[in-house]
Amino acid sequence: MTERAVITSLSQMLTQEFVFSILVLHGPNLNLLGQREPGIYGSVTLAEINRLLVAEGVKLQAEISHMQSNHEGVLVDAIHSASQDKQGILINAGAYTHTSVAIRDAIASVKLPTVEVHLSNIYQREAFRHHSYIAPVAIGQISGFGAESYRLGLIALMHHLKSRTTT
Ligand code: CA2
Repeated sequence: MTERAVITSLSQMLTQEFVFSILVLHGPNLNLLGQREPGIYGSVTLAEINRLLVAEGVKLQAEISHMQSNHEGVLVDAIHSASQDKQGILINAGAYTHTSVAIRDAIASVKLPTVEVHLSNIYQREAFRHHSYIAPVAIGQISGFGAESYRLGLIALMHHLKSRTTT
């Protein structure tokens, strides 16, 4: 085996074994998904979205942890804890997107790359949903693709993390 071939296979081994830990956070009322208001948020349940993300994570070398809370402080605590063992955050903060300086400050303080996602297109809805406190501290936002917003958000987050690792 040439020196070059050894280096190539070593780097392939390293790449394959490197798994990123990602925290998926769901904010208030998202536990009701699939049970109420299917006209706006679709019929997919939160459990189905979580399963979809875990499966997508296997393809992308991402280990997914997920949690949902209806309480702002619980979400803030989860963001703080993520700084200990996670490399990125995917968040749908629900209505807190439009109100929570606390969640915005928590994301800014942990300095973990964060992607904001929304099931609905928040810019096609009421004016109060057009402003996000999270957007300025996120690396990007995906809005309007239903459950697919989460998958696209995970792909974007992993793309960001992998490109940062290799450059
Ligand atoms: O489109 C999104 O993902 C939102 O983050 C959803 C939030 C809303 O406040 C944001 O403006 C946009 C609301 C989540 C509530 O989810 C429900 C699901 C089923 C039934 C009732 C609420």
